Formats: sequence, C-alpha cells, structure tokens
Amino acid sequence: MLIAPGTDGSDITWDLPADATLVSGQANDTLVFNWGTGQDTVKLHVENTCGTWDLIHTLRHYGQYAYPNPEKPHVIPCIISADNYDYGGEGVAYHDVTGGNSGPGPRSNESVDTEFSGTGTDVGWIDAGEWLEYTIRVPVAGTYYFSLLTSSANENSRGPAKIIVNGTTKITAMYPSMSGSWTVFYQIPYQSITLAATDTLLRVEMGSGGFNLANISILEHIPTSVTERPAENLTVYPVPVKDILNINCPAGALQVTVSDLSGRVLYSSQPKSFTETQLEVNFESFPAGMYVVSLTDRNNRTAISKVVK
Ligand SMILES: [Ca+2]
Ligand SMILES: [Ca+2]
Repeated sequence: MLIAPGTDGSDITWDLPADATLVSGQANDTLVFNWGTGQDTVKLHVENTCGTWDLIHTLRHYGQYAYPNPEKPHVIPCIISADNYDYGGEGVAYHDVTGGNSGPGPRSNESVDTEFSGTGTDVGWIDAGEWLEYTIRVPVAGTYYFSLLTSSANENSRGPAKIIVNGTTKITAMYPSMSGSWTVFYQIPYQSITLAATDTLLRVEMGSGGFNLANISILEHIPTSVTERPAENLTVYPVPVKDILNINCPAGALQVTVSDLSGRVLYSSQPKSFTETQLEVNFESFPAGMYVVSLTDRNNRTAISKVVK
C-alpha cells in the first residue's frame, strides 16, 4: 500500500500487486511501477472533504481473453456477435490481412474490419485466410446446432468458413448466403456440432472472403423461425430422358448428384462455379427407371427433382 498525501489535503492510497515495485510518482499524478509476475488488480482510493472515490482495475499480462469481459467466456448455448472476438490482437485472437479497421464499426483500434449494419454490427471486408477466435465455455457437453448469419452482394463468393474448436475441425465448410445485398442477412443452414466440457476456444476460419459475418449461433435446437435463403429453382428436361438430361439453375449451382430410389448415388459432379447455370448429366448408361436429381445451390441448400428414364 502506498499513501501519497495530496497538496489539497486529500489522502490518496494505491494498492499495488504484492510483487510490484514503485519507480516514481508516489506524490505525483502519475504513478510508475514495475509490474510483478502475477495477474492482479490496481486499486486507487482517494479521500478528502468531498467524499471518497475508488477505482479498481485489473491488469493482465498480454494474452487471449474473452471479450467484452475477460472473466466471462461465451457460455454455450449462445449467439455470439462476430465483433466480440477475443482480446489478444493480431495473430493471437484473430488474423486480418489488412492493418487497421477498414470499417466504421466497433473496436476501431483493432485490425478486424467491422461496421454497423442496421441495428447490429458485422465483420466485413473478409479476405481469404482470415480468422476470428472466441473463448467459450461448455457447461453441458453434447450436440449443438451451429450456424452463421451472413450477407453478401457478391454472387461469386463461396466462403466457405471452416469451424474449428480447440484445434479440431468440427465443420469443414459453411457456405455463406449470397443475399444479393451487404445489408440483408440470411442464416446459413444449421449443422450439428459436438462439444466437450473441455472445449474452450472457437475459431471461424475464412476459406475466401466476399461476405459479411454478423453473428455465430451455437444452439441446443434449430430455431423454428429462421430466415434462410430458399433453395434455387431447379428445372430439368427432357422428361422422360433418353440420354442427356439438361439441368437449369438460374442463379448458379454448386453440385449435382443423381441417385436411384434406394439412395444409391450413380453420378456426382465436381463442385461447380456458381456462375454455371446450365448443367448436363448423361443418363445413357443408366437402366430404365426412376431417378432423383439433387442440386446443391450457392447456399448449400438442396433442390430435388424426380426424373424418369
Ligand atoms: Ca483490417
Ligand atoms: Ca479483413
């Protein structure tokens, strides 16, 4: 404890960590001391004829902590605002390829690019290879449902985002919704994720950019009212088909599969560019019968059509 009598008769009391040592400033406005090895608090108590005033501030060694309260990880289940990535800075709590915040959003002194969007906030200006981390706590281990709320005016962006927990990839690809606008957000279809009580760190890693990320949902159940972008229209012709089946997906397709009624996959295309709107599948080698054509669209949603040969 350091007591520094003020010139106006105030009593000023500093409580420093046990192994801190005073350098200068005991009787001045600025107190300089060598920090010890522990994580501790600094307390300032001022007392004079006007009353008393106390300030308690926790100082930490450089490291990664939950934001906004280092003492409170995000408790699962919850929805985490994307801009509430951890304290710790570049290379520790996040990786952003551009220095400084490109947006006018919160945490302007960090390099993650944030903005205000309607009543909320989002992380924008996302580039390939960027990642964000969130300190979490899982009181009850088990299966949860994971989704991201995204927007994009970029018709060719595919993300996808990879979800990693404590260094283990839990979801390999979440394709952001191409909402046609940077300010219209859609929920990516939920995927199940298994979390253990020992899981403490969630990472969202960007395969490529071109989308905005508003929040991250980790829920016990899939909400009944979710605004997902509907699956794209799927038109197939001719039906019945003899050899070449034409598939029309006006807004672009990711993948096409053909299976028989027992679920056996007979054909699966390589992942397509979203700019492909017209696809063909050759049915020549398939026996006569009924088939299911399944098209995965840009939002990782599936449209199905039955085809007779
Ligand atoms: Ca940046
Ligand atoms: Ca960025």
